[in-house]
Amino acid sequence: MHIFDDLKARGLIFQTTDEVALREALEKQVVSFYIGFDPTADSLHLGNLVQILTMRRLQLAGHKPYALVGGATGLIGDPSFKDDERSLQTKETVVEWSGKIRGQLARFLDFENGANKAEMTNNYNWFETLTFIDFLRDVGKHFTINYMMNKESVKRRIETGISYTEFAYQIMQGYDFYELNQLHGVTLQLGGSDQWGNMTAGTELLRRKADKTGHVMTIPLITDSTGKKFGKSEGNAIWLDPEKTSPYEMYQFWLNVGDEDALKMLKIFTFLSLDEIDEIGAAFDAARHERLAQKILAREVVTLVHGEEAYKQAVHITEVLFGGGALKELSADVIRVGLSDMPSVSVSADGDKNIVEILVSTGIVSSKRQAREDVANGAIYINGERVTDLEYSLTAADKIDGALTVISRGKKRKFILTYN
Ligand code: 545
Repeated sequence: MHIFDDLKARGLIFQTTDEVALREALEKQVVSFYIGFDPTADSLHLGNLVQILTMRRLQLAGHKPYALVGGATGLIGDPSFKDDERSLQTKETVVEWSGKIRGQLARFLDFENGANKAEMTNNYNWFETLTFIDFLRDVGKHFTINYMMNKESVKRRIETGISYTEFAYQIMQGYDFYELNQLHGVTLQLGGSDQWGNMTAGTELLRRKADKTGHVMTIPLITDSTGKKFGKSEGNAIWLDPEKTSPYEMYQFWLNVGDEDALKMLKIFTFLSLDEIDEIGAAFDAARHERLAQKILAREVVTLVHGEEAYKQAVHITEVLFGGGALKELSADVIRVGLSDMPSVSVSADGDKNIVEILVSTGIVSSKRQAREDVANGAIYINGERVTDLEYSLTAADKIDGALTVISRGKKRKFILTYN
């Protein structure tokens, strides 16, 4: 299947400047293309992953990717779809974050092999030496105020206010496209649909300054079946940095994708062919409770982002936490994250720790009689191991990393005991 049709069938094309011409270019020649990432945080997240994977799809189809880190634009601040002026980060911070983002991008593209190997670039390289006078004379002169004010990113800020700094952002991004075209023959820019205005500022400049036609293709911002922005868990972004979102958490995020969204996300976030996804869809529909689509999604994406080992580890943690295993082999941190949905009760670090007493005083069980019965019946587990002795007392040995103990009643109901 042709790359353009594949992207379309996966739901990855939102808008293009000239679909027919772009399709033809992608069919007939190696197209050099780019996407920019501003260092506005110390990590990329799932929203950015969509774009990175789309770059990879185009590279796999033979086209040449340029991943641009916005070392200069990150110092200015993109007003697109932001209601308020951004606060400026220090230059040191922007340099540090640029390095981190560069490192993350490197994982997803092939920077080694073939004429279409990926290249990394940073717009600080050209903005560093471009003087204000030259910028105004050679770039600013090609944009009218009317044109710039017509951009969605500016229009929505007219009432609330926009600084001259952020107002100028679009022509910086426009200049990048021009510069990459001059330096490397880049003719296509990709980005999320929020980037349309900034990207077309680039094709505008290319036309005016070099009399050349550039292409722009936007990728939809991914939403779930309820129309909500996809890629967040309880309001928090799912980061690609494993220190910020552990592979286990990311794995759980994918396992919990709704049935209505699972197949759509397989198309967007995995490299399984559309035929394979259709087959998965048929099996999935025949037995939805088995969550086949979610399991494959979780396997594919976690392996892609964090590697095979991290994926296996995430599966293992899940089995230990929910399949009944010795919890002691996990760390307190992993348990806290893994069982964050379960109630947590705090008990005094000293004092009586008899199992029956604890069950009642923490409210896990409502009466002493019930507690005794549960223990005797084998329904109570300490750190995943069954306790049937009514005289059992919790000791330091039951504190995982000296910090917590997991008490379960039956297989499903778990309580985290912490010590104060
Ligand atoms: C800068 C200079 C260029 C071309 C593009 C840019 C960046 C662009 C922008 N893009 C967003 C971004 O997010 C921060 C990522 C790091 C934490 O702001 N002006 O940098 C996002 N982008 C990917 C997609 C996006 C966009 O990186 O385009 O739509 C998100 O999905 O918001 O010459």
